[in-house]
Amino acid sequence: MTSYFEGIDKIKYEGLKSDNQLAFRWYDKNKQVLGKSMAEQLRFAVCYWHSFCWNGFDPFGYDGTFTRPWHKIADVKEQALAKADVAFDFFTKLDVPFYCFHDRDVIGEGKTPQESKKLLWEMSDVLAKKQQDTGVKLLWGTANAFSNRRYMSGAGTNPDFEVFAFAAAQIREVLEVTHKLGGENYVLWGGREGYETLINTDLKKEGQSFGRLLNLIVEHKHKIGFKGTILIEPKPREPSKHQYDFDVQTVYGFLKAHGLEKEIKVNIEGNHATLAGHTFEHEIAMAVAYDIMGSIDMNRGDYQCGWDTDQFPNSIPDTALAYYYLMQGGGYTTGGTNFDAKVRRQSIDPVDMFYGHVGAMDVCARSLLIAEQMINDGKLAKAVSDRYSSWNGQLAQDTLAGKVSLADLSKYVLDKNVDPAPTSGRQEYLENLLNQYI
Ligand code: XUL
Ligand code: CO
Repeated sequence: MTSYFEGIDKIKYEGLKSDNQLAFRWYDKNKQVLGKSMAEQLRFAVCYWHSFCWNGFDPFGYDGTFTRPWHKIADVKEQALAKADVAFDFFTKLDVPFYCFHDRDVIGEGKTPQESKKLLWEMSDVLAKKQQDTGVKLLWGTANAFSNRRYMSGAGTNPDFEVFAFAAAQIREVLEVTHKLGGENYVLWGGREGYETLINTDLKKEGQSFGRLLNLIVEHKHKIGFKGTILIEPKPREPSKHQYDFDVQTVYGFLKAHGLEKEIKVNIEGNHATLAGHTFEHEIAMAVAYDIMGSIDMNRGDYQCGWDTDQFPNSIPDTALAYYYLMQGGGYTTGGTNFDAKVRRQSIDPVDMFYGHVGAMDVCARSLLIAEQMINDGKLAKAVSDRYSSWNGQLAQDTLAGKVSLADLSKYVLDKNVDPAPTSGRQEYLENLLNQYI
């Protein structure tokens, strides 16, 4: 069988002396960083959807631009098998430890729910065999509960209970298949869990049904003994105008409202942070602060056009800060760095998929090394802790512990004639410090 990636060998680490774009200059998988190998710290994954399902279609083209041979195969099973061959060939040549999929990525939908279920379970045997043969593992699985027209008004938030039930049934299968394949996480991205206009929407009801769906999923996870982490992927808009899982802080509030803050964590995507008006590192630091940091969908958006362009990361300063806050929070447990990223629709050659991923893996590896320096040096962390040092005093500690009333604080201020002297935030100094690491 000829490979779609004929002529491309397994990508190897060649170091900084190399100018080979099909080699790693920074990603040295066995190099020790902060007590683990780079491979263990970064836990790279390739996603099925952008590289093997998308055909380069956009709303202004009649058809896709990629002409991938497996897209021409009409039979659903044959197409799925051909696609899996190419996908695992790619994972192996790129030498990534993990991959991710939606159910509909690995095999198309059947005509009935029974048929879809059968197709997915049959395909799971193929994937299990491929995982065994290659050693590539599943970082996470997810159900595509947003592409089919039945989901146009949401899945867990649909006004029609039948759609809610359909989504629940679909998620059950994908959760179980993920469990069977040893998936380390299960992701929920609520693409259509939002609304277009309030005049046809019952916000309260949608929140209730969505909260119930999440609880059903968590209950089922425990019932089947799935030890992986359930993750919600926040995104503020596109496709919905008002999306419920807006950002990390909003998701935390929702989880808390439904008693799920200890059960579900977040999968944070760079481009989604941008769309929410946040930096990537803001979202990561927020998740660490609330103890819901799960996994990362690594990509970048376009600061000019404001769409979810899902480009490969290429900014070292931005990515270094993302890893700095991730590593400060202890790094990944079950999560990983999934490239939810696609080559541009004019990058039509098979080799372009490698250029995208290899470059991005190097950006991440180099950023991890910068994060390591920042952590070992400790200057930034010390500047922050110094800034808050007045909170170490007894009265401040008692205040945080709930032992002090408003009247106590008032007495303290009035008795001592407290007159706080403002101190500099030193932003420019710290920005200069950051640049020294980069
Ligand atoms: C959409 C997105 C999804 C999720 C999985 O913007 O990021 O691909 O990662 O459904
Ligand atoms: Co994503």
